[in-house]
Amino acid sequence: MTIDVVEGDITSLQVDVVVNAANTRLAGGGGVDGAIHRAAGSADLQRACRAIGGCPTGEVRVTPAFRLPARAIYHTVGPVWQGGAAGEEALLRSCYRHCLQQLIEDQLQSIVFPAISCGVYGFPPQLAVPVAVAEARRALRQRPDLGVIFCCFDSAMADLYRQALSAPS
Ligand code: AR6
Repeated sequence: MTIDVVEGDITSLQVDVVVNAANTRLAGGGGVDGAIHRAAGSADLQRACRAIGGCPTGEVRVTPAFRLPARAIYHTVGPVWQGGAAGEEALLRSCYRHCLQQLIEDQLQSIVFPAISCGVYGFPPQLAVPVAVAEARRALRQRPDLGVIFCCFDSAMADLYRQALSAPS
């Protein structure tokens, strides 16, 4: 089972799939979404996103990776944190689950996730990280050949992932 934690910019990683923390309109934005659009080529990626139309929270939509060193971008939409009683955890779990199912369906192997919903959308990282790790472990039990990377923008976030990964599953 391979689950790795890396610190840095998600757009620089060579993997099959880069996951984008998008919005329901797939309209581009700030944070990791903005970085992915810039690095992939904004015009191409916007055109591909517009053709898809949108993505409900908790689901995934696929575009080419264009100029990213990857085969595809999986756009998923995390929940906006509203205090925790609005189904946020289940929706976040659904993001990870749908992306990992899509990876298997597409017969690809390696995937890098940002900390979905942990920026502008306000999901507390200490609650989000165990969900991400549990879903990665679940997928790897089913398909031990997969490679899952969690890409963190800062070392505090990376530490949370390392802690969660050192705890028994
Ligand atoms: N590489 C890796 N991680 C990054 C990068 C990067 N280049 N840039 C930011 N992060 P956010 P969300 C981290 O806000 O909370 C957008 O406008 C960041 O530090 O990008 O799901 C969309 O269009 C944080 O830990 O995503 C939506 O409207 C994590 O990525 C909305 O923001 C996620 O932060 C989605 O908000």
